[in-house]
Amino acid sequence: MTRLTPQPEDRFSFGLWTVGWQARDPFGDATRGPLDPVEAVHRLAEAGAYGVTFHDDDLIPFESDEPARDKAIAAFRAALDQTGLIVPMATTNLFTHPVFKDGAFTANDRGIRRYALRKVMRNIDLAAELGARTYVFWGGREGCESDAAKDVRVALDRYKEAVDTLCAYVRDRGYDLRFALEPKPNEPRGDMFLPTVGHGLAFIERLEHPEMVGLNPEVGHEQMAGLNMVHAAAQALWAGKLFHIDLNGQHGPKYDQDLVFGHGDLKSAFFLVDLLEHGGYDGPRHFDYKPLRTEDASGVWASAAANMRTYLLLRERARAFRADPEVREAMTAAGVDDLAVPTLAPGESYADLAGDDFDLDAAAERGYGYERLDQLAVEHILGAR
Ligand code: DIG
Ligand code: MN
Ligand code: MN
Repeated sequence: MTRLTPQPEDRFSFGLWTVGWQARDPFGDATRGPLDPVEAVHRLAEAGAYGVTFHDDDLIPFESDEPARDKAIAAFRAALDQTGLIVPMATTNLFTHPVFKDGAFTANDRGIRRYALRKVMRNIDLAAELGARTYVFWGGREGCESDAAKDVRVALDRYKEAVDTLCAYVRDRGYDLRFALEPKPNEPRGDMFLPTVGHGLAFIERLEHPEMVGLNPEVGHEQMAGLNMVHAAAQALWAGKLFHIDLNGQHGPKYDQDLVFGHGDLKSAFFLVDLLEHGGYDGPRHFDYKPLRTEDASGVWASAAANMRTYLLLRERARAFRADPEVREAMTAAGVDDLAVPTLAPGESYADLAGDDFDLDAAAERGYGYERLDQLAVEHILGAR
């Protein structure tokens, strides 16, 4: 029987900014009031989440004085203690205040770049104090609208300098913390630096300590770029760089919808859950989504539950798909397992390729049966098998 009640062992986590989103958008005011982080912690725990994540400003109002800061942190800690929720990840808001309108790590203004580093370092201390193991950098304002505004090579120098500096800070403090870059192609900037998983992987290899830096791919961000999120997550896993993941929904290349997980491309969500559950990812299943602007508080909490319920349903469907003898047989017919056989036998080199007995016409004639295999997947997703 499918368990659809989320349990802490499912490792579901939510950002404070998700259920707390007041639904302001470029065309309208907030439709919901603010949500106290303490209430969010209690409600998320009741819903079956195991973790809560935050930007510094989600928890401590921007530029709070020390007493207000201490009070907010103490209340948050108390709620964590009362509920047993943990903080797997934290991040910094380097995008809301107007000071960041030209970026943070890649702002042309050097004083802003130095201020951004101070803001991140302060929240890294709090993240470490609260036991977070992953620290995310989403470069929301790192980009430009005109290619006259920044030489991308120089912007990447500054981005590298910032990440290297923060890695040094974490090492010097002895924090058990890894960084995860979150790619996004555009919005709010016209074109953003590190727009996709591919760009992020290439960037990481140029850092002083690449081993400290991985990725936090978001479903909707890769799909905004017209890319396949399952492939993006798989390549991050293949590179040992899937440190965290932002799950949500998106209907292809358009504005960032941040829908409930599975409410966008459901088939892609099925294969993503299949990958996460069978591909060796042992991190949080983190939802970074926005409850629709149309919703009241009850709708917000229905959306939080929907993320987890959809994930659990897809996990069950993926298990059934993998256990289905017809799927096994269709995969064998398609040669899916043959791909795992090295092209060169042990001890062989390119010199041994010449002697192959290869029937070109027969190989060209072969059918792979992918239509049947894909239909079997669709029928599992539809609960028809
Ligand atoms: C948006 O997709 C970004 C910000 O919400 C945050 O910095 C990051 C954390 O997952 N995702
Ligand atoms: Mn998004
Ligand atoms: Mn995100």
